Amino acid sequence: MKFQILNANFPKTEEGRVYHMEVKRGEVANRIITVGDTNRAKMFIQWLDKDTPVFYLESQRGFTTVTGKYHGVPISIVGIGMGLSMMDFFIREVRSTVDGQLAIIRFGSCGTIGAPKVGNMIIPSGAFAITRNYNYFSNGEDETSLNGEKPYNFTKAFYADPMLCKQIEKQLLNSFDEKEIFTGLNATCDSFYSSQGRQDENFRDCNSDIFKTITATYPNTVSLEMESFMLYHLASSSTSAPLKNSNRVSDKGNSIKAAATMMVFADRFRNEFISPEKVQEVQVIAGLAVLDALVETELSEVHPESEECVW
Ligand code: R1P
Ligand code: URA
Repeated sequence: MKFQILNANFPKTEEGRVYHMEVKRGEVANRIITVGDTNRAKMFIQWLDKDTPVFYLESQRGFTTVTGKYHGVPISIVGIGMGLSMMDFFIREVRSTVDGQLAIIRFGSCGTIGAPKVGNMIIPSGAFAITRNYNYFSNGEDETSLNGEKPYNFTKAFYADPMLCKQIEKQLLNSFDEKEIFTGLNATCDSFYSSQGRQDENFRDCNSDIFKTITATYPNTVSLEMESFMLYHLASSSTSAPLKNSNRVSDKGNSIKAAATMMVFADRFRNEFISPEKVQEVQVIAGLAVLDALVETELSEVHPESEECVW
């Protein structure tokens, strides 16, 4: 650990750096693209305005934060790694260091169990979570024995900001055919393997019929990945935006607008995986579309420009 932390409830340093992302007020903008892969985060640097400094920070806990301006609008790109917990760290720590409303777009990759093909784009209107039911596996019992317990738990669905989804779609349509863009529900899974129905002979996962269960529970499911549910869930659980230097909150409602778009990397029905060349091609055109969608997004209140801001 590099810094002395002052507060055990919401750990921050004396200058206000949060514990895992290591950023402080003025280092993250209100408009944020979050990605899993650090190289995808770095890709965005080439498109940021050249006449504004670009802030870059890699934290000891695997978060990469890039902040600059795009077409004159402050923007951050945050690489968070993978999984529900990393999304939770990111949303909460960013929320605590930025004044005003936040607009967050996750730009990720996913698998599909629907009509989309590798290289297509998904804009999930909502997301539910699938988590392993640890109790089910406790006694080495088989699937039929444990008082009706099921091996996987399904949550309710939480929804994206519809306007932000529309803006992403509008921008993607500049480079993709409409037949290559899909919406529907996304399943955010707590594993790339078991809860995404991958067969692994080294573990007892009881997941052979999980695709059937998914489509029976949520028939319009198109994608499987590992973070969007937490983004949508926390955005819809967020309280009103905090005002600078005050305990008061601004207008009523959630302080976070959230949406996601994912490139299809794995087609689970046809058992196909995207090529590295296709990833490069799709990542560039979709990345630019996400940037354009984000800077168009209206926010009711943004972080005031001051000397503390890196942009
Ligand atoms: C798994 O390979 C990772 O890829 C997807 C999943 O959600 C998971 O994080 O997202 P990213 O491409 O954003 O990392
Ligand atoms: N990301 C996932 O979580 N699953 C896939 O199948 C592909 C990318």
